[in-house]
Parts: sequence; C-alpha cells; structure tokens
Amino acid sequence: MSKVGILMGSKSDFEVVKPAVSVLKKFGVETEVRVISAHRTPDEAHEFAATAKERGMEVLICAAGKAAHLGGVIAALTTLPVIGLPVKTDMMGGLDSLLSIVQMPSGIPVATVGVNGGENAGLLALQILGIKYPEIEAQLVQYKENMKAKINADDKALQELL
Ligand code: RP5
Repeated sequence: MSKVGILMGSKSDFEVVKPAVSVLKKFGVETEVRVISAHRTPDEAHEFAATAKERGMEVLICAAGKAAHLGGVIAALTTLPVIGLPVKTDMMGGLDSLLSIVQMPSGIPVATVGVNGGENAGLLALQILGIKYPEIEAQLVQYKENMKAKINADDKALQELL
C-alpha cells in the first residue's frame, strides 16, 4: 500500500495537520508524519525529499506557517506531488502562509489547499492515490455519497422547520 508523507515546519502546526492524518488513516493509508523545517532543519528537509520516493511515498503534504517555504523546498527536490497546507498565523490570519506556499515560480508547483485546510489536504492526497488504487477510489465515491446524503437530510430538515 502507498504511503503519504506529512511534514510540518513546527510541532505547533500539529493541530492543523491532525485532520489530514485522520482522514488518511480512515481510508487505510499509511502515513509518515514528521516535524521538518525548511529553515531550521534544511539538511533533514533535503534528506527527506531525496529519499521519499524510494521509501514508498507517493504523495507529500507540507504544512507550514508564516514564511512557509517547506512545501516549495520539498517540491524543488522531488517529482512526487506536493500538497501545501498553509497554517493560520496570529499576525496575518494565514495570508502570509498561503501566499508563501501558493505563489510558486513556474516549474515547481505546490497544490495548495485553504488556510488550516487539513482535511482537504488529506482528501486531495487520497484523490491523487485514487487514480492508481481502485480501493481508495471506491472509498472516495462512498465518502461523497455520504456527504450528499447529509446535505440532502439537512435541506429536508430545514424545509420542515420553515
Ligand atoms: C513555521 O513557523 C512553522 O511552520 C510554524 O507554522 C511557524 C511558527 O513556528 P514556531 O515558532 O511555533 O515553532 O516554520
């Protein structure tokens, strides 16, 4: 089975990362979750990116805040798809993180989800894996069906109230 690498720039990012880990676990996907910083531990970042593919990883999620260069640095060093997860900040509400991650130069894409979008980061990783693994694709179809049923039930309940 495939493996998703989940990196965060600081342990303080973990709350934002948790929903990504949870949804991947729920779908039975193995994760390797690490604290690695583009700025504070650049050697580890390089080592991780250089060995991720040979260690069975197929998609990477990189969470970071402020001058959030982790996803970009990792994407520069691997051909694996990298999903950027911007972390909300006190000073700028995460706009700093978002722009640092999404505004990559041509040639080095980082597929960026919304600020604190941990669950969407996990789901996007699953959708990428679903191209290759039918068992993941089948679970995604069911996930969407459940979501549809919930929204339809909410709509029905609302109509009864009005
Ligand atoms: C970034 O700086 C991290 O991703 C984190 O979001 C932010 C603040 O880190 P700490 O000062 O909380 O360790 O590198």
